[in-house]
Amino acid sequence: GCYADPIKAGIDADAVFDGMTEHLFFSLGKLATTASLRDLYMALSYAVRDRLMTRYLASQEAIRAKPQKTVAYLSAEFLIGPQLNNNLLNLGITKEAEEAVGRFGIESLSHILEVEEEPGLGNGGLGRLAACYMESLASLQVPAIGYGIRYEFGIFNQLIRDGWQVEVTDKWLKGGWPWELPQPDESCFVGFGGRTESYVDEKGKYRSRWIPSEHAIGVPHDIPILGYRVNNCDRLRLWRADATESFDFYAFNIGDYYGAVEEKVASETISKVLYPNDGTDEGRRLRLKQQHFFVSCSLQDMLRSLEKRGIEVEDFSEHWTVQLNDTHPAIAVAELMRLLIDHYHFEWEKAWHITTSSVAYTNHTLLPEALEKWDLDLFSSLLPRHLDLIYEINKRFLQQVRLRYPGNDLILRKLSIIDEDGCKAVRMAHLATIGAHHVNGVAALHSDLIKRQLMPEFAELWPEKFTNITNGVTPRRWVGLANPELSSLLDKEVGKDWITNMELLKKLEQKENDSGFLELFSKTKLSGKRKLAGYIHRQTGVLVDPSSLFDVQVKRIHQYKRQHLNALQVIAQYLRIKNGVDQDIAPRTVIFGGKAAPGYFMAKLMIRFINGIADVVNADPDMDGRLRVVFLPDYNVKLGEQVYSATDLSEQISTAGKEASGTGNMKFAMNGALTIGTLDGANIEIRDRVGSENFFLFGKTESEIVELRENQYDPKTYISNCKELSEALRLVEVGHFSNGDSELFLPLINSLTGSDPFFVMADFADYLRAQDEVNKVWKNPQKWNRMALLNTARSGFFSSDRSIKEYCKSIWKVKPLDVEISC
Ligand code: 26V
Repeated sequence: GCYADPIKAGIDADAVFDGMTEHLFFSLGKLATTASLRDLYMALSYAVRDRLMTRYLASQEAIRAKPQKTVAYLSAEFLIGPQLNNNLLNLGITKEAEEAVGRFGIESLSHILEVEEEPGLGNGGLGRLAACYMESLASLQVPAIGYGIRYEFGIFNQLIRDGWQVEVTDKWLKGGWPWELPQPDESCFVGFGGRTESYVDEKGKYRSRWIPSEHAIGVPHDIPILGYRVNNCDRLRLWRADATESFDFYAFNIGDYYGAVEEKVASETISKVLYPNDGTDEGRRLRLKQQHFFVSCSLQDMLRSLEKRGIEVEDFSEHWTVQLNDTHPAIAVAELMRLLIDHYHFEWEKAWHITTSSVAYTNHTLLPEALEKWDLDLFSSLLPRHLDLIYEINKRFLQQVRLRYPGNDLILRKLSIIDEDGCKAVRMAHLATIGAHHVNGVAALHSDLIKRQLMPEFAELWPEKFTNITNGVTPRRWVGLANPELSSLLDKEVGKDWITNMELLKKLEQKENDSGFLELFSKTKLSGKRKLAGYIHRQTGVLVDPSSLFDVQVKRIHQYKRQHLNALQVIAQYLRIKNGVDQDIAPRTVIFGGKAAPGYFMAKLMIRFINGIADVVNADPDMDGRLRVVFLPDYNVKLGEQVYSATDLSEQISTAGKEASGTGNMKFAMNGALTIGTLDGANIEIRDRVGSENFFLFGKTESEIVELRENQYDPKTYISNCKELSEALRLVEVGHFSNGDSELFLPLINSLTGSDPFFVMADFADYLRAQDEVNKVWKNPQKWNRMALLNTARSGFFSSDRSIKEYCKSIWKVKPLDVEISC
């Protein structure tokens, strides 16, 4: 498993330069003298990709030679971000690449890196988590495959026009994307629709089979995922849907050529576009089709790999551990049963044993509107055989429940996979929970609420099944790449190993009173802020002062995340300055970024609201040197890398109990931002680790929120008790932030003053108090910097390496595998 040609394998600057030259000429058809920046990006990427191949093939060979359990991480989303810089870092050839591009007359590698388009194959936290986990799996030398969908169009690009969000299709493949390897000879066949029938097999046994009415082909596109400074290179296998030619021959024969082409187009639509999570009913059928498509391809792929290696299908669970990233791939429970029973002719009990010893499920949300349900009509028309199997799974499960709770029909209704209240539907979280050996939440509070609120009956039935694995993020991308200046300071101070062993950052605690070191630490921050200020100016035309407090909230726009709470607080600060109340208020730059789901009206109005405030604040000379408000368009992974290193204050202000974990909160803390936040998701654990004295806490707790809801919560009492709040709302109502238009923000105001479903009014006063505390500390830079340093020093727990080690030990039971290369 070795390719020794130094042009393709060598990793010194000469070899990288030669590799680029060769690719410019032979792969791109360009001369070095006329190559554009994009050509050089492509040439360097191809040269780097060549250098991954030895490791990629050696990793596959290692598992063939020494079979052991492999993780199959099933996820409808993988938000992997730019690849070039990450691969350079993990290979350890950043310097060499810098020198090689220098010989083409490029003065900084960053110019090449800027060209890269990121594949936006995810909505936000869930997809990015899957990407961090793939990187940690490879870095920890764990054999793993990520399975997902190769959407032709990822999450939309966001433009801001007249303060509103405008969505533009994301054509990430348009210039050719160099990181994927299509593998058409490993394609899989998937059926949809049709009917089930019974038949008698050659041994006289009654069996069922599915006669689908439609088919599609899944063509794997593989992306190598290299671990940090190891030879292990795992694989992300994304399926693209293709049409099946052979099934259309009848149409061709009768001359309906265009009818046949139409069917072809329909099959290819399956992997056309990523759906934004907006809770609208749009494209529901296609969404279920996408899920079954990628799950079926992936399970077939796993079974085929056993057969290829001469391993018995019976031993499936010793060779594969299948993790469901939310319920999007939950159809896997039924599909694996179908494949085992209908194709491999296993008995039910045997098939069920194999399935439940292989599958585990991660829950990522408690929001009722986000829990997947499929109407029975839709489900049976698309997956009739799966519905039969789900009924059988349910029947056997409920029989077990009856024995445990005799005569208790209420508990049967609550536990059943089929929701019988209103329109009958398949509850995917129930299917996943019944079919899985473990169910985990993504932060301590969230995992606790799964047991107490979401599925109390399941938790009572199977207490050992439910567990917590707090999310993590990869320090390679989120510190190493995102913050090179902090990284080199850390290298010098604690040694280079911190990037794979974040607990080493604890050593920084010794420096908490070393003003010289604190000065160096804060200089890395200032440098990040200068770069971001330049970007903000180029993108929005707004000039911001890098010495002001950079206060940042970047995440999807959602009412539960409460960007409007932050916006109202900005209005209160604006009023204080206007009224001359607080003349030595700390100068602040308040930065927002995030996409709203296209069908989510209130979220889009929140963006318009922020931009309305920004227009007024930034145009007012009284605000000069005191307050700036910026909405950064098109927040994505690439922009995130610029933002985390440039932030002083991290806004994590969701309604307690609503944010399952959050992962941005971790990226900020590692990079030495202080958090202002509620006791929600992983904020709680961040505060526990960094110390309550290094965290700005505010807001009602989860149990206080429950209590308010149960006792006829009335936002108006909070409004009348807080003068600054009522005045801020009043200013919005009279159209101060909408050029006198008093209607524009009315839906927002009515929601807040009416039912206020996310308790913005209840938390406002305490939030303002915490912001005052922020201002006070900011005026003492030594203190601020010490708190920031302690955040970095104590954030090691939030490395995805720690999360993955926990999954490996307590859920997957998998071990690392050394990969050797002979050159
Ligand atoms: C789905 C939907 C669908 C319908 C309407 C609105 C809505 C809102 C949110 C969602 C989220 C689905 C699951 C998800 O993305 N959860 C996120 O997972 C992250 C990784 O575990 C975690 O950090 C975030 O807190 C959690 O929201």
